[in-house]
Amino acid sequence: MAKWRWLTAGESHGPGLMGLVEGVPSGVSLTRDMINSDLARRQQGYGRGGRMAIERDQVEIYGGVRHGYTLGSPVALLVKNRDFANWSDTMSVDPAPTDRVVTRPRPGHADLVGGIKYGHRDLRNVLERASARETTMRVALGAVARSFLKELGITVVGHVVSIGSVEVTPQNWTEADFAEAEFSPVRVIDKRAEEAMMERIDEAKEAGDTLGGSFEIVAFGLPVGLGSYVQWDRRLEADLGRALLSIPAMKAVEVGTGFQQANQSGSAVHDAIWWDRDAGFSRRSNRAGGLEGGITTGMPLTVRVGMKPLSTLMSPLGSFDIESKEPFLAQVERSDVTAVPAAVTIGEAMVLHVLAGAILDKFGGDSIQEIKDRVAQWGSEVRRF
Ligand code: EPS
Repeated sequence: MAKWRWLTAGESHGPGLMGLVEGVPSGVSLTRDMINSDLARRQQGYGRGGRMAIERDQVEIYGGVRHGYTLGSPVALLVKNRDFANWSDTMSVDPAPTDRVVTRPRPGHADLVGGIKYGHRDLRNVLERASARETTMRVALGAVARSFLKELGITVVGHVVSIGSVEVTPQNWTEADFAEAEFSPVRVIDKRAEEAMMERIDEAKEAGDTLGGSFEIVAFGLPVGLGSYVQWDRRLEADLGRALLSIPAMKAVEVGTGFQQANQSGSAVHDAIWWDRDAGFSRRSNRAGGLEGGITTGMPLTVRVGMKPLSTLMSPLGSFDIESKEPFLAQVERSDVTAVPAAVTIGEAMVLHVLAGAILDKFGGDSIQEIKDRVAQWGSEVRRF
């Protein structure tokens, strides 16, 4: 049976990033523009640094698409790194003496543990792949999932909830509200928070510091019944947690009002069940975030993700050189102040991948029409339950 399987490859300052996804049904509309539009969203955001002025991420499609539609064969993508022009000797694949060797591990990065684990004495061999540059390809492949799910009426959107200590007052946003975030430099729906967030980013930049934050991803239009309670590795929350925590710098994932629920009594937390003849079963509230027993309820799926401040600081933190064993103060020339607005797009991509997989697990199918028919048939069964 078709499975959603995908991989990425490539280094931050190497020639480019490659990605491959299998399980994409035939007949899904897919163009370079669709993918480039998500790539552009990922590059935006107030608080990004010098690298984003260099890159203009554009995808090249190497397989799986013909005349604007997927073929059912693996979809293969390439995004070139423009910055490679400045690193072509250092990052050359050909045998050559190593230059720009990194022996000073930066606190909070993969540098030290990655070097120990893989036996690299040049920590560049670690940081090049551990870099969040890799998320470019996750987003490009996520755009393929987005187009597939859109055919089934499923949309995945996101917005920033907080940057540093500046937080948006949470509300029950509708799908249409999320369009507002597209016009915001900090990707917020609630414009009242926008200015305070940008001021906070300016202050952090001035102080040579970085900022974390949190964001919310919501999926609308999901059928009831994705995921399962019958085995630990089939609960959809678990897949979402794994996928979202795999994004560099993510430290926490909350489903629905998860953390708040820990302090409340059951009567204040659980969502009452409702039934009417036309729509069948639904919930009157959605504190569960669209999941009960590891299965989608048909309500919007809602997850919130906590991102730590970026580890690359302009102001120094203590570390030790791995060769001389001398202490030094870690300093860099270039970093983002915050990447929370960009992380929303990456979070959307990861949720899209999980949901594309969950759809194939439940419905299978090789062409988009076959899957559409199965989802529609299931929908009428659910309404009759
Ligand atoms: C990153 C460091 C910065 C970021 C980069 C992630 O890059 P550089 O080391 O080239 O200055 O800009 O993010 C991207 C390149 C991107 O496309 O998002 C890091 O260390 O993770």
